[in-house]
Amino acid sequence: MSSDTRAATPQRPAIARSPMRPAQRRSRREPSPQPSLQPYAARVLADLRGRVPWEKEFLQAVEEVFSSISPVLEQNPQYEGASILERIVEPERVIAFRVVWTDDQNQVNVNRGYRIQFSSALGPYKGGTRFHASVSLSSLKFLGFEQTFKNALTGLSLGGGKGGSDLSFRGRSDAEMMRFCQSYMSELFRHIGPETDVPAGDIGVGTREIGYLFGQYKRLTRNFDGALTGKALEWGGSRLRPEATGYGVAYFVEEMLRDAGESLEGKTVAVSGFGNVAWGVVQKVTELGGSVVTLSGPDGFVYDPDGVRGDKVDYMRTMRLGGRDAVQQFGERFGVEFHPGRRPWVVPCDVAIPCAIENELDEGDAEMLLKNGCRCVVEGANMPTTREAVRTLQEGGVLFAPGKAANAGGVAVSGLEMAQNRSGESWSAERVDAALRAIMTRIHEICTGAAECYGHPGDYVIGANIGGFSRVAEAMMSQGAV
Ligand code: 2IT
Repeated sequence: MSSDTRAATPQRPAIARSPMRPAQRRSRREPSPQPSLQPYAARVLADLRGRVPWEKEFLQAVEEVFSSISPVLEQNPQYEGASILERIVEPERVIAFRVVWTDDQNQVNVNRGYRIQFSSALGPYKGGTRFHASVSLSSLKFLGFEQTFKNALTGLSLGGGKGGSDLSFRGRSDAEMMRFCQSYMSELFRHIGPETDVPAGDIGVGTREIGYLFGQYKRLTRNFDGALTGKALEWGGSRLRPEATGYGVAYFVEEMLRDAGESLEGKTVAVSGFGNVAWGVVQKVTELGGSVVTLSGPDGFVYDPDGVRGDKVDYMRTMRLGGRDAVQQFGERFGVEFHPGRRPWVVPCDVAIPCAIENELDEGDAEMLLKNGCRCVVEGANMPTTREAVRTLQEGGVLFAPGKAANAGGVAVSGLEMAQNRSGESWSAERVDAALRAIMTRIHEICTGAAECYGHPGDYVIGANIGGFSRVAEAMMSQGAV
């Protein structure tokens, strides 16, 4: 994942065309003309650029949302009067703190910890915790901003937040992770709670870390409550929470393809990443008849023309828990091609699902996907596709869905975990899966409905942004100037 992936050489490996897929591509769809930035949105964006020019990822996310909502702003002049946009780009609260911890060599280490409580318009702040070297105020602000609209799309009562630390978990022992999590929570516990702010996992934070974080939260507050999601099943977690993000992505892809008169059956799918999202995607895509032929890490990608299935899927979990942030071991273990220092977008595929990290699929990658006949690109990660790449794909007639719609299944099942914690219930896997599927279908309907209604049929970026923004803006209007 990550910075290492981006630093990787742009060279392309010579990969033969997959024999599994037909060479021809669907004829180019006429792309709908991109709406220009509405004057009010342009003014707020320019002001933001002037104030935080260094917050690149955050500005990128704001620009994407603002470029989509022009017709909503035109129809609702009262939003400008109430300064909705100025308020929506300003986190309600930013918490930043020092995380001091001792490593296995007794060395004292210092990291930065953050929690961005972005918006409570729709419910308690809700969003993941990322432990990764790339974490900064800008990356967490972008993630918290995206989370706000994503959570709105789920239809649940969830505000938006995000947190984390610039810790690199690679090579860290179990004991080190425990001490780090305890130190991180020693500061954070004052700011969270089941009706205040409910963090979950993200990159570098899985069930193990949530366990350590919860242990310390409970020790400090003397409350055993639902202040975190992604807990283990035995003590308050929800069935299918680990699988939910990836399953939801696959359900969303299936809905998109269904609208286009197709399905995942027989499709060749390229996936990046090898973590939690990729793991769920691989399982559900395979179950729905597709074949995932790539995985990737910071060291490169593996190409497995037989499809990642069976033991290989279980091994993905071992890789993560082993603490080795690399896919070369997967290549060695299963005797499949490993391409060091490269990204998987050179592999011919019908569907591409980037599941690693922001901005991991650029314009050159988009051109390569188009050239190789890819027809559908769906974001499993948050904003893995650059603005230029999105434009290239859409102009090339590719069906493209943004992460805030497609990967909302993770936070949706977190919302279901909160409901189970409040009522003291533990739902069956069937019940959770049915609810997840219904939520993903509904998000798909919201996206296609809003895109259609505002004159951009088939544009999931515009549909998702309008759908998410409208719900947040209306809640803010009702709640007054806060
Ligand atoms: O990006 C995301 O939606 C997540 N990391 C999941 C957030 C959550 O609260 O479950």
